[in-house]
Parts: sequence; C-alpha cells; structure tokens
Amino acid sequence: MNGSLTHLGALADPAAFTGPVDLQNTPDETALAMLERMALIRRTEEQIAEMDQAGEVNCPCHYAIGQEATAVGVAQHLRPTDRGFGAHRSHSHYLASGGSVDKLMAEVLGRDTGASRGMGGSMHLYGADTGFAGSVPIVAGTVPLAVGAGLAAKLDGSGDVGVAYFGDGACEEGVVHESLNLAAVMRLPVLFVVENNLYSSHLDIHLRQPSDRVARFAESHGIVTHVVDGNDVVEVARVAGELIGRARAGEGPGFIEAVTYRWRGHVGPDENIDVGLRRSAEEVAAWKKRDPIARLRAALETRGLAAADIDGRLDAAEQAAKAAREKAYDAPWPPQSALLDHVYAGQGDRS
Ligand SMILES: Cc1ncc(C[n+]2csc(CCOP(=O)(O)OP(=O)(O)O)c2C)c(N)n1
Ligand SMILES: [Mg+2]
Repeated sequence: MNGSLTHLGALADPAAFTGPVDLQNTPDETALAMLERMALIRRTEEQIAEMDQAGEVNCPCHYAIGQEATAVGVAQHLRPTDRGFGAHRSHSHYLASGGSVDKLMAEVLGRDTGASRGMGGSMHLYGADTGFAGSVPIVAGTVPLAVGAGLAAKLDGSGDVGVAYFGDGACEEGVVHESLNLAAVMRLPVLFVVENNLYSSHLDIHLRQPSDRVARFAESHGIVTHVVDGNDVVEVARVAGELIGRARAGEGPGFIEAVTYRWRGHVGPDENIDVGLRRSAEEVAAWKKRDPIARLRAALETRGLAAADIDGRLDAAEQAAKAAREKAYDAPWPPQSALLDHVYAGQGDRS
C-alpha cells in the first residue's frame, strides 16, 4: 500500500467544463423546466441579496448562487413523500423540491406566512408538502436525520428515500461517517448529496483535507458513488435517477459528490474575496464561466429551441421572484402571542 489518494483533478479546475452541457436524451420540456427552476433559485437569491444589502433581512443568509444545478438535478427524481434535509445553504434545496417562493421570501423577512411561520429564517426552512423535511444550520446535523428517514421508509416499506444535502466541510464532522456506516450496513434507502464547493467558510479544502475528493469516505463503506460536475444539471439528474432508483428498490444507499462553487461569500450577499484563504477575484471570475444556467441554455439553443421560448421561462422565474418579494413586504408579522409556540411540546400550538 503506498498511501496515495485520488483527487478531483479537472472537476476542480474552473477552466474545464465551461461549454454547453450534454443534454443526453432529456426531453425539451424537462430541460426547460430544470432551466426555469435553476433560474428561480438564482433570481430569488438575487432579490434576497438586495434586501440583505438594504438591511431588510433579519437573519444571516447563505447564498447558493452558482450551485443551482445540484439541487435541481437531484430533485428531478424526488417525490413529496421522500424526506430531504439541508443545512445553512438550503434555499436551493427547498425551492428545487417545489417549495413555495412566496413562503421562502416571507420566511427570510420573518413574516407569519413564511415556511416556518417567520420563526426560523433562512436557515430553518420546512416544506412538509413537498418532501423537504427541514434545514438546520448545525453543520452535518441533519445527515443522521436523513438516515433515520431512510430507516423509517425501509420499515414502512414505502419505497421512499431520505436525502441528505451537505457540504465538503460537513464531511469533517464525525457524525457523517457514522451515518455512512449505518446506512451502508443496514442497506438503507438514503441518498447522500455533497455539494463540494471546495470551501468551508473561508478555508480552502486543500488546507483542511489530504485530498479534495470527499467521495473516498463513501467508497470506504462500499456505497455506490458518483463524482460529477455539479454545474451540469443533466448529469446530476442522471446519476441521481440511478441512485434513487437503486435505493427505492432496496439496493441500499448512494452518494453523489457534485463539484461546484459558490459565487457569493460564505455568508451574506458579497463575494467576500478578501476573507478567503486562496479565494481570489480571478478564481471567482473563472468559476462564473462554469455557470450551470448559461451552459444549459447554450445546450438548448444548440438543439434548436427558440430563444423566445427559453427567455419566456427565464422571465417567468424572475417575475415569480419579484412578486414574492412584494408579497412578503406586505405580509403580517407573527403575533406576539405566538412567541412561545413550538417552544414547549403541547403548549400554544397554532398548527
Ligand atoms: C457543528 C458546527 N460547526 C461549525 C459551524 C460554523 N459553520 C457554519 S457553515 C460552516 C462551513 C460549512 O462548510 P460546508 O459544509 O462545506 O458548506 P458550505 O458553506 O460550503 O455550503 C461552518 C464551519 C456550524 N454551524 N456548526
Ligand atoms: Mg463547502
């Protein structure tokens, strides 16, 4: 044994994979729907960023702009009875699963009509009706919950899956390794989705781990693993379909390492180049050329779809984001009497 490790190589090189994505056999309508959903995530977060900059948002916001393809590709194969769990950067996972943009916008403004009745903010999103079981900012905290959801689905024989969305930094928490082990040994229907954006807060993965390729942790448990360009929504959807299909059929867990990059800083709307160790203006600019939305759009144009049809979908996303913002400004605050709701079991439950 020589102790060598494999690395991401070209997948972590922003100069690679900048061309149109390969549409494979994706039908036009499916591709357009994925484009619109990615645009909805981006335009919604751009609106939130403006509100954040204006001091209108009362909670820290972590933006997934640049990472939209992973959430949308995976959600392509999910159903409302599945249970997805996210972390601090989960606007994308919530919206990709069909969560309401109106409720997201109201939640970041702390309004009563929000996804968590205005009590949670950006990092505590909940979409019971769409299978988004919740996001929690404790890094890696929801990974074992997804395994529990997988165990419940297996015991119920429902064919549903638990999905854990987490980051490369979360892989440094022990509970991720316990979760992988348990899911593997019990052959649970769980999909682990790591968005490896190469940073945990301001720290480059090369300063934190001996390899930038986190799939090695799943491989060591014998879990079926795919390492993909996380900015290629078609490829993410393809591998997610395969792994979710296996999980539903009782063939055990799967693991996707989707290599991507966040365009904004760790938290807040700025690019935060100066607080990043190694993150430079040149690096951010290079990654913007691997834009998941532009690359899908280019593929659709190459296939011959009319620019007007594509623009129509992108405009619809922008209008939905803007309308949600206006509605959220007008939405009521939670009443003072609701302050202790959901704090103690059995008291003051308004649901
Ligand atoms: C248990 C725990 N430790 C530390 C933090 C502080 N923290 C919040 S986000 C974050 C970085 C997480 O990085 P990663 O998992 O790669 O997700 P990303 O922010 O890149 O999406 C850290 C260290 C936390 N919220 N919870
Ligand atoms: Mg990260």
